[in-house]
Amino acid sequence: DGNTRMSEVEIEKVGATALISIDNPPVNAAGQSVRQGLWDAVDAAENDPGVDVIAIYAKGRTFIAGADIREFGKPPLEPFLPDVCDRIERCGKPVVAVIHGTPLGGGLEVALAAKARVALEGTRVGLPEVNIGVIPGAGGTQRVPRLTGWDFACGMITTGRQVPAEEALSAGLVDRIGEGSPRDAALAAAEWTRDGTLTPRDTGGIELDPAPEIIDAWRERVERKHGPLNAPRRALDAVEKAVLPIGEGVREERAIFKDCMDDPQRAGLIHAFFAERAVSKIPEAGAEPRAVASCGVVGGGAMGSGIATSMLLAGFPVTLTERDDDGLNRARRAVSGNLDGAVKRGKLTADGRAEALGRLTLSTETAALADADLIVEAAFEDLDVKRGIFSALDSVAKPGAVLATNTSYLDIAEIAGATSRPADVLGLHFFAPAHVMRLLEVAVADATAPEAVATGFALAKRMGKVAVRAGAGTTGGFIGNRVLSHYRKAAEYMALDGAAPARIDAALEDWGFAMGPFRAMDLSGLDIAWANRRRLASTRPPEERLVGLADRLCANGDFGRKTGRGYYLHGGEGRGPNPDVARFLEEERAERGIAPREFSAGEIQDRYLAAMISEAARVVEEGVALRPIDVDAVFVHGYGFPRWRGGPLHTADVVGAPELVARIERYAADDSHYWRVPPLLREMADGGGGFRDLN
Ligand code: 3H9
Repeated sequence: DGNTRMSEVEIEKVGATALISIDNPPVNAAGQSVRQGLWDAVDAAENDPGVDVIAIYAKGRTFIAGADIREFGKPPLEPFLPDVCDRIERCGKPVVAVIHGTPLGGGLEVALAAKARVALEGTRVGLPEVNIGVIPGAGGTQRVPRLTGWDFACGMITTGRQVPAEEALSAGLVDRIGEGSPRDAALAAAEWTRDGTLTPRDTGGIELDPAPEIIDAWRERVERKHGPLNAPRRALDAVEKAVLPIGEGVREERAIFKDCMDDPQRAGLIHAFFAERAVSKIPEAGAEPRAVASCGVVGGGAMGSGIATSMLLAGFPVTLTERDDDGLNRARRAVSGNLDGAVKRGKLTADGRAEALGRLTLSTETAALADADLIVEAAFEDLDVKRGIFSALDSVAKPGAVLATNTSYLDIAEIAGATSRPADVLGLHFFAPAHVMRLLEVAVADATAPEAVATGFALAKRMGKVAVRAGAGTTGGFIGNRVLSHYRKAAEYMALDGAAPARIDAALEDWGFAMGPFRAMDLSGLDIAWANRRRLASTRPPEERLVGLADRLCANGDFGRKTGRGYYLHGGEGRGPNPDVARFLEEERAERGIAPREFSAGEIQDRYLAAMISEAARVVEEGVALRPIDVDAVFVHGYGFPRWRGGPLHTADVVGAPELVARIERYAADDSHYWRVPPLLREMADGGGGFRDLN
């Protein structure tokens, strides 16, 4: 409405300077009222005979961080951002932009339409549109190459990376670095415009020589790096138009932007964007996290070393304990190897690596953990072992220390029961490799204190991870592994019924999964699941269909990559499918009288997803996950689910509940124990609506 509209953009006159300020917390997104406000303010300042220079800046933590993503997918509202930018560029008086924080996307585009730009120190500019499935749609693809040249522009726009102020200055995106508050810098910028320190010019008026060879080189890179993603490719189609007069180029850009808007990848990527933020909205959000100045880790295997690495990278001093010196030596090698990897990936400098290693203390004494504020146990996955460790921690840890277990299946309450302080105990379930994977499941037992939960989330934030709250359900596996153990069976059933594991993997990788299930099992090792199966054999319902393939491989000593053989061969004998697999499957089919049949890639994908969605729905139904969007975040960040498809339950909404129910009922004709329609999905199919309504 009219009242709120003007208050988001204000004009203040200081002498002959019109200061236009934007105030739309939290990130000054350019929603309809900001766009209208900018338009009106530029009009007013241009028409005011007492004004000779116009300076735009923003209040709060950042200059405009982009278009308002919440408006995407709804009917667009005038004035459109490209028109606002055009209005700024055509203003008869010099308009300068003072930027701070993260002027991203449409925010940077507004600044590029000004006649000059001043960035405060610490500013990071960028065009991250490709990350949410669109391209810059307000002149970014046309004005950036005019200022920086083709190569820099292609890199910035296809990767969406943030460019620090100094680099933006040398690349020509900004003209000067300013100081003080955004308002002070805006006043200074107006003075510089008058005294000639800043030279106003029309970005749109700059002419570029075509350089198709540079664009083609980027096309190849994009094809290699971003495979199925459409937006980076489409962004180059737009950049190429920067040889046209600005008005025509912006029109071409707008058409491509609209195509991207209608692409389902856009909806999936924006869902993933909001999922990352939604997961921190937990019942414990109001609780005060406990202060964590130092961390401890029990166990220096691959998992414990990865967790310790992650803590070191977040800046904590870390004490790691192991049973003996051999264990400690292995842990030290693993952590320094991990840090080497971080240096190679450009996440850490050589000095940073040395400094991080300097913060690592190794000990064989549990007492060394007495000062740690938060301790993660990452020992062998066995209840008695873990209870023993927690009882020992109970006697040395300081009061109020958060005691976490990295268990993937065990009951948190039973582990906590070994201590006198179950309120301080929770699950922090990391994903291998722990210093790389972004997911952290925070598993909460009934007795866990809200402050301990809040501390887990605060730790994740410092480590740059996406924390998802999991209620400690009784069936085990929290969110991710619970769903995984279910849909993995669907893959095994298809293998038994006629689809070769390598073919199943290929079909799922084509769909977008980072890795098919058999390749993934080879990577993580078949032995642990084998031990689990034997442990749980007596609890298995008699109606459950069994696939003996994995047992046969394990009985053969083939545990996957670690032994060189699993579903595939790894090294020595070559790299294709393990020939034993086909033989084992034939033997098993013969024993059980199964006639193998054909599976199309589409059927493989449909069955796998229906299985995943079914169990995911149950996890939501039972309250193990707070919302469907939490499950989606788990799969995108921990299980190689393609980000551009949003997650399993976003996919469920795309496919539609009625269709999913029909599929599951069809599959149930063969196996009614495994294929059951979750009541929640049935309700959606009958009553309309989808998982989106529960987010
Ligand atoms: C674009 O510009 C298209 C144009 O080229 C063409 C148009 C025609 N809209 O991340 P945070 C919310 S595409 C709406 O926790 P931080 C966010 O959901 C856009 N809301 O803070 C959260 O809400 P809540 C290009 C947005 O400090 C709150 O703000 N721009 C938007 O860690 C705080 O966010 C981008 O893609 C938005 N654009 O990080 C930038 N952005 O509190 C996307 C944020 O209710 N944004 N919110 O959960 C970011 O990368 C980060 O949010 C940013 C701040 C770096 C800005």
